[in-house]
Amino acid sequence: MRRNNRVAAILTGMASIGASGIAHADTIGIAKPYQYGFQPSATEIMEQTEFMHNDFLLPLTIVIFVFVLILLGYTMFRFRESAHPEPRRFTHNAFIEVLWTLVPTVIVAIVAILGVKQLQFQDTPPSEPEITIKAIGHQWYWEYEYVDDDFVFDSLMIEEEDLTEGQPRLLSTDAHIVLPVNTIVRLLVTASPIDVIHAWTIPAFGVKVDAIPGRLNERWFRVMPGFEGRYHGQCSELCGARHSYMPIVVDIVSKEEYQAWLVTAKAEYAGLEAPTATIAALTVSSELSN
Ligand SMILES: [Cu+2]
Repeated sequence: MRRNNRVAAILTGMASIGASGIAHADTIGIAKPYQYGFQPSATEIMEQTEFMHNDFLLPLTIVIFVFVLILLGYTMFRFRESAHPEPRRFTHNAFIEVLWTLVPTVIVAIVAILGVKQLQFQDTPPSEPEITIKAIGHQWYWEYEYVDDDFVFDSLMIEEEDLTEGQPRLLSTDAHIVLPVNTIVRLLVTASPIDVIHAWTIPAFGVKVDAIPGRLNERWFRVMPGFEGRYHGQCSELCGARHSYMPIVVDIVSKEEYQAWLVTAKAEYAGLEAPTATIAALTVSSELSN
């Protein structure tokens, strides 16, 4: 089905020019200079989003645009004043009126059905998630909790002067989220109650969810096999002076590497006390969810 859609997209013109044609090995999880289109999709959610945009909405928009443009040009030329000095004065045509009501209605209905189906997919994991992590937004950094393994850590941006070779500016953090490939992850997102709204985003995952004080939002994602690597994102809700300095980094590794990381992470973070703001946030969100 996907291939047919690709063909349709190419036929309609420019639609397929985008991230889909780029080999993902070197571009995984980060925007490239002069890139346009999406980053390579690492999850089924982003694949569907990319299909919806590149293979459905964009060709549809182009077809409608070209149709209206040609119709407008034809009308302007055909009914110009010099050719018709005495205009005719009819006003109704039942057939055309039914047509221009029905066709857009059908188009909008198809867009709505596909759109709602996709939203539903983003909200409903295909089976019970194996790992639950919680992202808590603060002005201006992220805190992460591995709910099943009972540890928390903060993730702060590395300042420009402290960057080392290969670390992208404004996109690197001191601690990364580490998650296994091909595993359904439940992502809970909130912000501490004394904070403002943030948004947790990884473009390649197709996940963007608001972090709202006193509220617990939930999404899921599963990184597809072969898409191990480092993924970058940024807070996507204007949250104050250092809004652009609270990036998100997720490392997707094999299941074995994840288990090994868990052991070291537990040892490293287990002794750390959750900050008071976080404890309050957890209390508020669990009260809300009860
Ligand atoms: Cu923010």
